[in-house]
Amino acid sequence: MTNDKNQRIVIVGAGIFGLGTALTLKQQGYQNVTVLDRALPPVPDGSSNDISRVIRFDYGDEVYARMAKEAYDLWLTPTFKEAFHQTPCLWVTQKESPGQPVQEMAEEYSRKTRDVLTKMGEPWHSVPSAEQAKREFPGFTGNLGSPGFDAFCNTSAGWADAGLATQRLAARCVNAGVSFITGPNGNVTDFEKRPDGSIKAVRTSGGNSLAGDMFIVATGAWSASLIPSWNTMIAAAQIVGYMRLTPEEMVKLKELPIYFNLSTGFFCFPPHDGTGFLKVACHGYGYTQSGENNISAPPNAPPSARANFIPEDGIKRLHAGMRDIFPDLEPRGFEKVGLCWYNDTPSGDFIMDYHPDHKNLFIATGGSGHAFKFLPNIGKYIVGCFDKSLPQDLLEKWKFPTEFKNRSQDDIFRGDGSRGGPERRELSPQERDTFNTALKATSSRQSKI
Ligand SMILES: Cc1cc2nc3c(=O)[nH]c(=O)nc-3n(C[C@H](O)[C@H](O)[C@H](O)COP(=O)(O)OP(=O)(O)OC[C@H]3O[C@@H](n4cnc5c(N)ncnc54)[C@H](O)[C@@H]3O)c2cc1C
Ligand SMILES: *[C@@H]1O[C@H](CO)[C@@H](O)[C@H](O)[C@H]1NC(C)=O
Ligand SMILES: *[C@@H]1O[C@H](CO)[C@@H](O)[C@H](O)[C@H]1NC(C)=O
Ligand SMILES: *[C@@H]1O[C@H](CO)[C@@H](O)[C@H](O)[C@H]1NC(C)=O
Ligand SMILES: *[C@@H]1O[C@H](CO)[C@@H](O)[C@H](O)[C@H]1NC(C)=O
Ligand SMILES: *[C@@H]1O[C@H](CO)[C@@H](O)[C@H](O)[C@H]1NC(C)=O
Ligand SMILES: CC(=O)N[C@H]1CO[C@H](CO)[C@@H](O)[C@@H]1O
Repeated sequence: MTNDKNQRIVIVGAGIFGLGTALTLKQQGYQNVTVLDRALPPVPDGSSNDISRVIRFDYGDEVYARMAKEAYDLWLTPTFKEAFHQTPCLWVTQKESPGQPVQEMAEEYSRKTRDVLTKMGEPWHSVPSAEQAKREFPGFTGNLGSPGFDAFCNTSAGWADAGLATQRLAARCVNAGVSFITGPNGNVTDFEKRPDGSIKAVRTSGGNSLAGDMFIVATGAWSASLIPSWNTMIAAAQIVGYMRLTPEEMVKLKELPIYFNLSTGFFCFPPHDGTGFLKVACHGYGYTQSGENNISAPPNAPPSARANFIPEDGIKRLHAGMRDIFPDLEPRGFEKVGLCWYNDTPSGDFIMDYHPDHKNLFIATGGSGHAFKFLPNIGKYIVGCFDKSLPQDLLEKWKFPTEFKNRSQDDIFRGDGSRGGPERRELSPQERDTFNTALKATSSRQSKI
């Protein structure tokens, strides 16, 4: 059944998981592939859309390290390089700091990453002091958290203009013959099921219903609110800030590396030419917004942009990060901020497997804040799980975890050790009010981010 090239395949979600799957299926000769989304890709509030995403192959996990190297080599080819900017990535930690658990995890992650790079034969170099970092990258004006600064650097990294890359990927899908339904008729509300639990069709908020033979749910952070997720995923909002630079500052900071503070999760991109923004963010445990059945989910309303809102403590974290690297720019503040949603899994591994309750429902999600870099090759791995052609160890790695079904999410989600900063927490009622007001304001405004 899974190899029948004439079966009707319905994919829900047009982020990199859904689009990557659709394109690979088409390339493998599947005839009838339809992608549904709430909005036209690049979806304004989708996780696969922003001005930048880090592309790196510095991973503590060997499978992702190799996959990321394969993706990195593809980002350099003509198909992908329009949206790719090669830039070194500087991973920093603090040598002497209080033995907080988060700090120990950051050091452990950093050590494991160095080990894997060495094993892969990928050279990296150590940047043992803030002075050396500033010699290599004169753009920094701050003291870089010295004393106690420690870092390693690999020049084989960079960032992608995520919105542009996703837009191009969607265009390649259209050219390959993938059908799209977006807007209310692509906004899936539930599934029409047969008595044996298999899916017959999806229903949408537009009143439309679409029948299919196979259904692939690739709805990112919205997934747990659409399908029974057995506590295997949690939607967690991460903070992003955009600071306006002058044209002179754009030139001065052009050669900046990506700066990633492993102790706090704070990171900073080089300036973005198209918008004139310096973007900073935190790779942390994030915020939840619990809805029905206490399941966290991003807002669902028709998106025209991300809302200009993050909690106060998030603003403070972004400012603290800025002070370490650019104390001169920090007081200017952010022209715009936003929440971007991770779909976290207990181990940080993706989930690419059939749903245990529904035999023709395949799940492709669980990006856990690190999937964007795989835009060029994720489809190959998803389809390899879909038709079960991948080696058994990979099928195992990405299987739908069933062991958390009866557990509380609070003790499941600790991440892969790469996160920094405070514990995950629920947005307060006041914060949700402010968030909703900011969301309403976006519908009267169009914006790239
Ligand atoms: C702030 C932030 C920073 C990140 N940084 C990096 C990075 O530096 N490097 C990296 O590699 N990765 C990074 N990531 C992770 C990466 O962006 C994500 O893992 C990846 O984009 C997830 O893709 P997706 O297709 O699962 O989700 P999405 O792109 O969110 O796609 C899901 C789609 O499903 C649609 N949808 C949802 N519900 C429905 C429904 N009911 N009906 C129809 N459609 C629906 C949504 O509209 C959306 O378009 C970052 C993520 C965030 C949020
Ligand atoms: C896919 O299948 C549906 C239902 O059978 C049909 O209406 C549609 O024309 C098919 N699309 C393609 C591209 O073959
Ligand atoms: C990492 O961030 C924390 C909090 O802002 C700061 O105290 C520390 O000095 C930073 N480290 C580096 C190397 O920038
Ligand atoms: C609801 O979810 C929040 C956030 O994950 C959690 O802290 C809380 O314990 C949950 N409440 C219940 C009743 O499960
Ligand atoms: C999708 O449907 C839900 C449920 O009807 C609705 O609340 C939401 O606003 C819809 N979103 C879009 C983008 O149409
Ligand atoms: C979860 O609990 C139910 C009811 O107590 C039980 O039947 C089921 O086996 C449990 N499932 C798992 C995966 O532990
Ligand atoms: C600075 C540094 O160590 N760069 C290395 C990062 O990895 C690439 C890929 O193997 C090497 O070519 C670089 O020399």
